[in-house]
Amino acid sequence: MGRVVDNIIVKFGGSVITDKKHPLSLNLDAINSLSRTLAMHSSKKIIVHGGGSFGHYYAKLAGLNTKCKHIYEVNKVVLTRKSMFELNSHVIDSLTSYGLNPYTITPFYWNKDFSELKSLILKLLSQNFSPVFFGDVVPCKGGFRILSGDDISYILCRMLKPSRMIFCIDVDGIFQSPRLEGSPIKELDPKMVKNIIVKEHIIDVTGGMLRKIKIAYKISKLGVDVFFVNGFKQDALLKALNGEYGVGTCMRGVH
Ligand code: IP8
Repeated sequence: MGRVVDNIIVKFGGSVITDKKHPLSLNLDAINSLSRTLAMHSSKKIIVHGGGSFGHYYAKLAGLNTKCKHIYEVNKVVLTRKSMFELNSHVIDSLTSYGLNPYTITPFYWNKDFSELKSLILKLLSQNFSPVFFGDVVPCKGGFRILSGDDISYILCRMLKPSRMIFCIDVDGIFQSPRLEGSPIKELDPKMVKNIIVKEHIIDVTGGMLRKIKIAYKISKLGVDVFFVNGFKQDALLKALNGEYGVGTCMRGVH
């Protein structure tokens, strides 16, 4: 599939848009800062957001994770999804208030070869909408599983080959040690991935930072540059939107 010019996929990390230490707590200032920054940039944007203390909180109670689960509590599945729609509505409100035109697409609409999804995204982008996705609870053979926002980001990168993929996280980038000492790694060589030990949030049911780094590696193999930037810092996100290397951590696309 060909490259669509000047599309940027931005993932709002759940640890930025919510407070992961407290169940169901929103970080509205961070959501607004992300929305304001995106509105300042002229590129076409596709937004994906994580679950943070909303989706992960209920998913953990429900015993759900990225593997297909046959035994689950129906009402917790409902609450997990409900909390994600609630979080999404806050993100949508914020994006709208900064003049963007968000259009949420849930995995419900996806067919196997993603062809309809691709046409829908391209149509929305051409009409000045910003498609928005979020990690969700999806049916699988005989049960349910979590489809994380990071997995969705990979699917979208494979489909659209965007100019770059930006993960907004709660620290300045990827660090060599879990104590986050020194400066973040400026350029992450895929060979370094296995030596990185990361600090994980206990609440995370989808594999946290390590899984994110592995997904970033898969995205870089599609020829797409991947940036990890501090989602609380407007300047860092703006630089990444401009494709400036040296901000946060970058994993360059392999061509
Ligand atoms: O925060 C998880 O998405 P992620 C979504 O991108 C749910 O891993 C429902 C827990």
